[in-house]
Order: sequence, then C-alpha cells, then structure tokens
Amino acid sequence: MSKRLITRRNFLRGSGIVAASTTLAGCDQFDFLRDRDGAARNFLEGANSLTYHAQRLLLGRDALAREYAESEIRQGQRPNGSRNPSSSEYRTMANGNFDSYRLEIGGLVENPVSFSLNELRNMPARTQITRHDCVEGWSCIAKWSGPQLGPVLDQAGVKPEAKYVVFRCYDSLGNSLSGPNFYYESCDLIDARHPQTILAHTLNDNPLPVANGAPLRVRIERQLGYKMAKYIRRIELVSDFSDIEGGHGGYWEDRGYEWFAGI
Ligand SMILES: Nc1nc2c(c(=O)[nH]1)N[C@H]1C(S)=C(S)[C@@H](COP(=O)(O)O)O[C@H]1N2
Ligand SMILES: [Mo]
Repeated sequence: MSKRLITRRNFLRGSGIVAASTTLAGCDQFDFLRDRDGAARNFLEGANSLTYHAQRLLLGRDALAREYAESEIRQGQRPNGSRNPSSSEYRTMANGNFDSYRLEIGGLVENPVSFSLNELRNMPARTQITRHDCVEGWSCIAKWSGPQLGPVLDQAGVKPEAKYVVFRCYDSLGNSLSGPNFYYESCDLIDARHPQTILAHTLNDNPLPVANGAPLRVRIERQLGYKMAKYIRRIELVSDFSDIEGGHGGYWEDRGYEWFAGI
C-alpha cells in the first residue's frame, strides 16, 4: 500500500467527518461545543475515537514526523496562546533565570522525582527540525532540543497501570468559579515514548524563550500545536483523566477540541 495509503483528510472525507473538522478550525466558532451534552459534541466525540483508532492503525506506533533542513527555518517560532504567564510563582522563577525551577514527575510512578533545569540540560538531548501546525491554520518550522520524554519518565519508573501522561502548566487562560483555568494537556504512553517526543529546553539553538514556554515545553511531533504544553510545572502519570479539570484530557479538549489531534 505504501504512499497511496489513505491520508487523514481523505479518510475523514470518506467517513463524512470533514464538515465537522472544518468547523473546528476557527476558534471563535466554538460556542456550540460548550454544551457538553449537545448532539454535535457527541458526534465529535464519536469521530474522535474513530480517528484515534484509525490513525493508530494506519500510522503504526513508530512513524516519524517529517524533519526539515536548517535552511527551511524561515522565521522564529510564532508565539501563540499564553506568551507571558502572570502568576507570581512563575514571575519570581523567570526573574531568577529559572534557577529555582524543578520539573516534578508524580502520579503512578515508583519514585516521584524532580529535576532542575541544569539537570534537564545535562541529560542526553535530541535535536529535531519539525513543523508546528496550529489548529488555527498556521505552521512554523523550528529546531527543538531536549531530552526524550520516555527516558525521563523511566527515571521515575512508570507503574504498569499508568496509561496517560498529563502535563500541568504554570499559565492559566481565564478563571472559573473554582479559580484560574490552568493550561494542561495529556497524551498516551505511545506518544510519550515516541522517539521525537522531547522536553524542549532549547529553540533554534537558544534557551527556550518565555513566549514559547520557558523553561520547558513538550514537543509531540505527530500532534497539533495545542497538544504541545508550554510552561510545564509537573508531569503526572494517570490511568484515567476523567477526574482532572473538565475530564477531557486538556484545556482545549475541555472546550471541544479533539483529544487525539494526530497529523
Ligand atoms: N501552557 C500552554 N501551552 C500551550 C498553549 C498555551 O496557551 N499554554 N497554547 C498551545 C497552542 S494552541 C499552540 S499553537 C502552541 C504554540 O506554541 P508557540 O507559542 O511556541 O508557537 O502552544 C500550545 N501549548
Ligand atoms: Mo494552536
């Protein structure tokens, strides 16, 4: 079958899901999705698990995202979403050049651990030039470096019952009655252990800027931009994310985006 294998878009066209994904492309067209029990939402959730299983089947677990040449980096990584978290905890840390930063790893692990930025910088790193695709319809090619997530998780010892990796961030987008809506994301252990899934501390050969998620953000190269949590505070291994925040596995997922945003 090789290259004539069904592309995602053709597959979706064939299954009649394209109309729905097109609506999803514009962020301001989201309001109807806030109704959790709406027919549209149930339809999309059905489509989500369909694309998840179909893509896992079509792509296989190890398919690599395309990597580019240095000459294809045309501009800096365009910042999107939060660009400058305002919490005093984050501000203090940023003012001190992130010396006090510690990445915590907890949840379903044998030994909860934490790492300083120096420790993370001294771990063996992977460098990759990849294309970031935002759901809003723009792309950017950039060079990212940092340790692969898999070996970092292994230092904590992932328990067999763990299924998902949750990234908890320092920034919040708006507030609800229970306080700030902190950004968070999640992926399964297949994506977490994918060779191109890295905890990036370096962007285009410089320390990751605040606008792009300093001091640490994840790259999950076969997924859309919103999966790539910036400003990571803590990583949690879980067996289920239904009791975390809105229960859909991510800040944007709680507001209607697909959890599996494979590209
Ligand atoms: N913590 C956090 N991570 C985030 C976001 C955000 O607002 N907060 N925005 C997401 C979206 S929609 C995109 S496209 C990318 C943008 O990354 P960039 O600013 O490096 O381009 O980060 C993603 N990760
Ligand atoms: Mo995005």
